[in-house]
Amino acid sequence: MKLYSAKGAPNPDRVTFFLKEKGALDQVEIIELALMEGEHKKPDYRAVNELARIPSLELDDGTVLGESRAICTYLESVFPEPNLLGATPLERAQIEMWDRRVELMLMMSIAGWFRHGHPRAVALEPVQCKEWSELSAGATQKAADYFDKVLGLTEYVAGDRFTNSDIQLFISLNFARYMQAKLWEGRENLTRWYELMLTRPMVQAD
Ligand SMILES: N[C@@H](CCC(=O)N[C@@H](CS)C(=O)NCC(=O)O)C(=O)O
Repeated sequence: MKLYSAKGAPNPDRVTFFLKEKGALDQVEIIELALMEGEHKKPDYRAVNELARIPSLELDDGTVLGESRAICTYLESVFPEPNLLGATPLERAQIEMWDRRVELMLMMSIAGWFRHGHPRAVALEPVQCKEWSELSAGATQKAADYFDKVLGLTEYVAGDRFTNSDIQLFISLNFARYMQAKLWEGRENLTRWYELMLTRPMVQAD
Protein backbone atom coordinates (compact mmCIF):
# COMPACT_ATOMS: atom_id res chain seq x y z
CA MET A 1 0.00 0.00 0.00
CA LYS A 2 1.17 3.54 -0.80
CA LEU A 3 -0.04 6.59 1.11
CA TYR A 4 0.30 9.96 -0.60
CA SER A 5 0.72 12.36 2.27
CA ALA A 6 1.95 15.82 3.34
CA LYS A 7 3.32 16.08 6.84
CA GLY A 8 1.76 18.87 8.92
CA ALA A 9 -1.38 19.13 6.78
CA PRO A 10 -4.48 18.09 8.74
CA ASN A 11 -6.11 15.53 6.45
CA PRO A 12 -2.92 13.56 5.72
CA ASP A 13 -1.93 13.80 9.41
CA ARG A 14 -5.26 12.26 10.36
CA VAL A 15 -4.26 9.11 8.46
CA THR A 16 -0.61 8.93 9.56
CA PHE A 17 -1.61 9.54 13.21
CA PHE A 18 -4.22 6.78 12.86
CA LEU A 19 -1.50 4.43 11.57
CA LYS A 20 0.85 5.44 14.40
CA GLU A 21 -1.82 4.65 16.97
CA LYS A 22 -2.14 1.24 15.29
CA GLY A 23 1.67 0.79 15.38
CA ALA A 24 1.43 0.22 11.62
CA LEU A 25 3.04 3.28 10.02
CA ASP A 26 5.90 1.11 8.75
CA GLN A 27 3.45 -1.19 6.94
CA VAL A 28 2.65 1.51 4.41
CA GLU A 29 4.95 3.20 1.87
CA ILE A 30 4.65 6.94 2.45
CA ILE A 31 5.06 9.30 -0.51
CA GLU A 32 5.43 12.88 0.71
CA LEU A 33 4.12 15.64 -1.56
CA ALA A 34 5.10 19.30 -1.11
CA LEU A 35 1.64 20.86 -0.76
CA MET A 36 2.65 24.53 -0.70
CA GLU A 37 4.83 23.98 -3.78
CA GLY A 38 1.81 22.58 -5.61
CA GLU A 39 3.24 19.10 -6.15
CA HIS A 40 -0.26 17.64 -5.70
CA LYS A 41 -1.49 19.55 -8.76
CA LYS A 42 0.99 17.97 -11.17
CA PRO A 43 -0.27 15.43 -13.75
CA ASP A 44 1.43 12.47 -12.02
CA TYR A 45 -0.62 12.96 -8.86
CA ARG A 46 -3.82 13.98 -10.70
CA ALA A 47 -3.59 10.56 -12.34
CA VAL A 48 -3.83 9.08 -8.83
CA ASN A 49 -6.46 11.48 -7.44
CA GLU A 50 -8.39 13.53 -9.97
CA LEU A 51 -9.39 16.04 -7.27
CA ALA A 52 -5.71 16.78 -6.53
CA ARG A 53 -6.30 16.50 -2.80
CA ILE A 54 -4.17 14.70 -0.22
CA PRO A 55 -4.21 12.03 1.23
CA SER A 56 -4.79 9.12 -1.14
CA LEU A 57 -4.21 5.47 -0.38
CA GLU A 58 -3.19 3.31 -3.34
CA LEU A 59 -3.71 -0.40 -2.79
CA ASP A 60 -1.43 -3.07 -4.26
CA ASP A 61 -3.95 -3.80 -7.04
CA GLY A 62 -3.94 -0.11 -8.05
CA THR A 63 -7.29 0.81 -6.44
CA VAL A 64 -7.16 4.32 -5.00
CA LEU A 65 -9.07 5.59 -1.98
CA GLY A 66 -9.42 9.33 -1.39
CA GLU A 67 -11.06 10.95 1.67
CA SER A 68 -9.11 10.56 4.88
CA ARG A 69 -12.04 9.14 6.89
CA ALA A 70 -12.68 6.45 4.24
CA ILE A 71 -8.97 5.59 4.23
CA CYS A 72 -9.11 5.17 8.03
CA THR A 73 -12.17 2.91 7.68
CA TYR A 74 -10.19 0.70 5.31
CA LEU A 75 -7.09 0.70 7.53
CA GLU A 76 -9.20 -0.23 10.57
CA SER A 77 -10.09 -3.49 8.78
CA VAL A 78 -6.50 -4.21 7.77
CA PHE A 79 -5.12 -3.36 11.24
CA PRO A 80 -8.02 -4.04 13.62
CA GLU A 81 -6.09 -3.48 16.85
CA PRO A 82 -6.28 -1.28 18.77
CA ASN A 83 -9.83 -0.48 17.75
CA LEU A 84 -10.24 3.22 16.89
CA LEU A 85 -13.57 3.35 15.03
CA GLY A 86 -15.88 1.53 17.44
CA ALA A 87 -16.35 -2.03 18.64
CA THR A 88 -20.16 -2.14 18.69
CA PRO A 89 -22.81 -0.66 16.37
CA LEU A 90 -23.55 2.04 18.96
CA GLU A 91 -19.92 2.95 19.51
CA ARG A 92 -19.25 3.08 15.75
CA ALA A 93 -22.16 5.49 15.36
CA GLN A 94 -21.02 7.61 18.31
CA ILE A 95 -17.48 7.91 17.00
CA GLU A 96 -18.75 8.84 13.54
CA MET A 97 -21.02 11.45 15.14
CA TRP A 98 -18.11 13.04 17.02
CA ASP A 99 -15.80 12.82 14.01
CA ARG A 100 -18.33 14.69 11.93
CA ARG A 101 -19.01 17.30 14.62
CA VAL A 102 -15.31 18.03 15.03
CA GLU A 103 -14.78 18.19 11.28
CA LEU A 104 -17.87 20.23 10.38
CA MET A 105 -17.90 22.60 13.36
CA LEU A 106 -14.23 23.09 14.14
CA MET A 107 -11.99 21.92 11.34
CA MET A 108 -14.00 23.50 8.53
CA SER A 109 -14.01 26.81 10.42
CA ILE A 110 -10.26 26.66 10.87
CA ALA A 111 -9.93 25.78 7.18
CA GLY A 112 -11.91 28.90 6.23
CA TRP A 113 -9.86 31.04 8.59
CA PHE A 114 -6.56 29.67 7.25
CA ARG A 115 -7.34 29.31 3.55
CA HIS A 116 -8.82 32.81 3.25
CA GLY A 117 -6.59 34.56 5.77
CA HIS A 118 -3.07 33.17 5.74
CA PRO A 119 -0.75 34.83 3.21
CA ARG A 120 0.86 31.51 2.23
CA ALA A 121 -2.51 29.84 1.71
CA VAL A 122 -2.95 31.87 -1.46
CA ALA A 123 -1.10 28.95 -3.06
CA LEU A 124 -4.19 26.83 -2.29
CA GLU A 125 -6.91 29.49 -2.43
CA PRO A 126 -5.95 31.98 -5.19
CA VAL A 127 -9.01 34.20 -4.53
CA GLN A 128 -9.01 34.84 -0.78
CA CYS A 129 -12.01 36.40 0.96
CA LYS A 130 -10.82 38.19 4.12
CA GLU A 131 -14.36 38.57 5.42
CA TRP A 132 -14.88 34.81 5.25
CA SER A 133 -11.63 34.33 7.15
CA GLU A 134 -12.81 36.69 9.91
CA LEU A 135 -16.19 34.98 10.18
CA SER A 136 -14.48 31.62 10.28
CA ALA A 137 -12.13 32.80 13.04
CA GLY A 138 -15.19 33.65 15.17
CA ALA A 139 -16.82 30.30 14.41
CA THR A 140 -13.57 28.57 15.38
CA GLN A 141 -13.62 30.17 18.85
CA LYS A 142 -17.27 29.16 19.36
CA ALA A 143 -16.55 25.58 18.31
CA ALA A 144 -13.53 25.45 20.64
CA ASP A 145 -15.81 26.57 23.51
CA TYR A 146 -18.20 23.77 22.62
CA PHE A 147 -15.52 21.08 22.64
CA ASP A 148 -14.15 22.46 25.90
CA LYS A 149 -17.60 21.81 27.39
CA VAL A 150 -17.77 18.33 25.85
CA LEU A 151 -14.43 17.44 27.41
CA GLY A 152 -15.73 18.62 30.78
CA LEU A 153 -18.20 15.73 30.61
CA THR A 154 -16.07 12.91 29.22
CA GLU A 155 -12.38 12.05 29.40
CA TYR A 156 -12.03 11.60 25.63
CA VAL A 157 -14.08 13.11 22.81
CA ALA A 158 -16.30 10.08 22.17
CA GLY A 159 -16.43 8.77 25.74
CA ASP A 160 -14.10 7.02 28.14
CA ARG A 161 -11.49 5.72 25.72
CA PHE A 162 -9.16 7.07 23.03
CA THR A 163 -10.66 6.84 19.53
CA ASN A 164 -10.44 8.36 16.08
CA SER A 165 -12.48 11.33 17.32
CA ASP A 166 -9.51 12.33 19.48
CA ILE A 167 -7.23 12.20 16.45
CA GLN A 168 -9.77 14.36 14.60
CA LEU A 169 -9.80 16.99 17.35
CA PHE A 170 -6.02 16.89 17.81
CA ILE A 171 -5.25 17.50 14.14
CA SER A 172 -7.81 20.31 14.12
CA LEU A 173 -6.23 22.09 17.09
CA ASN A 174 -2.82 21.69 15.48
CA PHE A 175 -4.18 23.12 12.21
CA ALA A 176 -5.18 26.33 14.06
CA ARG A 177 -1.55 26.77 15.07
CA TYR A 178 -0.91 27.96 11.50
CA MET A 179 -3.01 30.98 12.56
CA GLN A 180 -0.89 31.35 15.74
CA ALA A 181 -3.84 30.08 17.80
CA LYS A 182 -3.43 27.65 20.69
CA LEU A 183 -7.12 26.96 21.11
CA TRP A 184 -6.69 24.83 24.24
CA GLU A 185 -5.09 27.74 26.14
CA GLY A 186 -7.51 29.36 28.57
CA ARG A 187 -9.90 26.42 28.15
CA GLU A 188 -9.45 24.12 31.13
CA ASN A 189 -10.87 20.88 29.73
CA LEU A 190 -9.27 21.24 26.33
CA THR A 191 -5.94 21.90 28.07
CA ARG A 192 -6.25 18.75 30.21
CA TRP A 193 -7.13 16.71 27.14
CA TYR A 194 -4.44 18.28 24.89
CA GLU A 195 -1.75 17.44 27.45
CA LEU A 196 -3.03 13.87 27.51
CA MET A 197 -2.77 13.73 23.72
CA LEU A 198 0.89 14.74 23.91
CA THR A 199 1.60 11.37 25.59
CA ARG A 200 0.07 9.36 22.73
CA PRO A 201 1.90 7.26 20.09
CA MET A 202 0.61 9.63 17.38
CA VAL A 203 2.99 12.38 18.54
CA GLN A 204 6.08 10.16 18.67
CA ALA A 205 8.72 10.75 15.98
CA ASP A 206 8.29 8.53 12.86
N1 LIG B 1 -12.14 15.70 2.45
C1 LIG B 1 -10.79 15.42 2.07
C2 LIG B 1 -10.01 16.71 2.11
C3 LIG B 1 -8.60 16.56 1.57
C4 LIG B 1 -7.91 17.91 1.49
O1 LIG B 1 -8.52 18.97 1.21
N2 LIG B 1 -6.60 17.91 1.75
C5 LIG B 1 -5.85 19.14 1.67
C6 LIG B 1 -4.62 19.02 2.57
S1 LIG B 1 -5.09 19.00 4.27
C7 LIG B 1 -5.39 19.35 0.24
O2 LIG B 1 -5.05 18.38 -0.41
N3 LIG B 1 -5.39 20.59 -0.24
C8 LIG B 1 -4.91 20.86 -1.55
C9 LIG B 1 -5.51 22.10 -2.15
O3 LIG B 1 -6.36 22.71 -1.53
O4 LIG B 1 -5.06 22.42 -3.26
C10 LIG B 1 -10.18 14.38 3.01
O5 LIG B 1 -10.67 14.26 4.15
O6 LIG B 1 -9.25 13.65 2.62
